[in-house]
Amino acid sequence: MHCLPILLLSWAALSAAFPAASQEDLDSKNANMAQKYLERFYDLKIAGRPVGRTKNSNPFVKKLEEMQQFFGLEVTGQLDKKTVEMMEKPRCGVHDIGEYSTVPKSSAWQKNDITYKIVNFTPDMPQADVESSIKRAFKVWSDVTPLTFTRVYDGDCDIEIKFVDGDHGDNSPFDGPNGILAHAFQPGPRIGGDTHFDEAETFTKTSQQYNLFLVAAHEFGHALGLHHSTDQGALMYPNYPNTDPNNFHLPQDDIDAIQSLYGKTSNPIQPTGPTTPTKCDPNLVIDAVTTLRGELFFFINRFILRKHPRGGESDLFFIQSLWPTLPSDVDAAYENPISEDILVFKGDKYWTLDGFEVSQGPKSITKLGFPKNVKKIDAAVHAEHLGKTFFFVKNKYYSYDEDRQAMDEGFPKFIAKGFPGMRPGINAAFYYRGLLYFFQDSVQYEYNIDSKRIQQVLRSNSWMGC
Ligand SMILES: [Ca+2]
Ligand SMILES: [Ca+2]
Ligand SMILES: [Ca+2]
Ligand SMILES: [Zn+2]
Ligand SMILES: [Zn+2]
Repeated sequence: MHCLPILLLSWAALSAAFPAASQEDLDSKNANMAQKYLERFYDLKIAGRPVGRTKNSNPFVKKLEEMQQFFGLEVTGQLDKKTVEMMEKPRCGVHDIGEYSTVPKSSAWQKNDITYKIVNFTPDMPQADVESSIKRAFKVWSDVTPLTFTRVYDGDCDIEIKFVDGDHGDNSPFDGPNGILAHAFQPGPRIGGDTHFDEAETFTKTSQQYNLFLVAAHEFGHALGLHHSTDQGALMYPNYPNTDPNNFHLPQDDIDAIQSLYGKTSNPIQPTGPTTPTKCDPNLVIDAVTTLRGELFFFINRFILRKHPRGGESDLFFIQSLWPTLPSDVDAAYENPISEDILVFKGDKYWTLDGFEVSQGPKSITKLGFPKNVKKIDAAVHAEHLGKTFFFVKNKYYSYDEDRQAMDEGFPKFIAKGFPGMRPGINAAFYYRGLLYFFQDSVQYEYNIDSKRIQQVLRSNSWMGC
């Protein structure tokens, strides 16, 4: 207790002695960071020339625009906040190839049977976990092509795998913790195909950063001849994927890319993979939707589309990049505006979110008063002016009283009774300005709960500004 005033005093003294970094310092720090980024990943060459950041003829601005285009950012040619944030994300050390790039086309191995060697191990994980992560990362690619991968212990091989630190003799030094996680070389003799991991990172076999399987699977894509993809959900997107490593399915974008080099598998059933949602897709199927402090959060398989209801751009995130312990493919979600909690449901479990923290869960939905035979909730919504939360399960619904924290008596009831006009099987629902919005297949219904009528039928992506 006694030290508190002293701490406060010294903090005040410190902050007077070291004022916060000025905007100018911050701008020049960002400009330096951006220049390095563009030199490394976009082949920016500024031989001894000062870096200006406004003129159009400026190579920096041209490369910056190329980078913004690649990542689907607004192409401003300015180092705006979103661009700086994108550049600060952990990523692969291989360059990005933009639309106007002169880098030659993909090379590929001229054979299907590839050998690899694990030259050394990281102390971060047990050896067996490194071996299984590497093996599983190769399997991602052999599952969708005629390729096979065989581990060798000595002699020549195609893909040499190493954990190395800093400068390691290939003109592409690593950069300490975060930033660049790994890199790999295109197919070819000698260093071709070789894959290096930055030992300065902590590698894991869990969802904690950085999962070795996810990083390795991406790098092996390069070792097989793939370039980076602009598809945010693709494994070959340059940034570290905040996706559940235990539930990984190779996205369709990557399947198409690798099959264009090596062909399909001989398996009679060709594998398919998940595609990344695009906000203007007329067939967009929404798993769940909730408001969160004035914004709308649409859950769509592994992703969240985040949008302000009254305008602005929508942003796409991996669910796990916002809430690392939430699952993908959730069933329902709603916001309780009194407690400001968000409840997210999957199967017979739910999680409680306090803003961008997962504060509780998973818990059993029986804790909310659901009978044991309810295994899955289709949709949930809190109707603020009634103080009730409605849960939709197949052709019935439950009413939960948030004040009493208990289910209301006499439920479940038929949806057709409480919400005339609505059919069973609701995908998602949210409440906005006194009205309910129901999503069913690729259609959205604006529902007036007081007059018990559908007021409007809308496209499911009507909030996305398409
Ligand atoms: Ca690094
Ligand atoms: Ca390490
Ligand atoms: Ca749902
Ligand atoms: Zn890469
Ligand atoms: Zn290297």
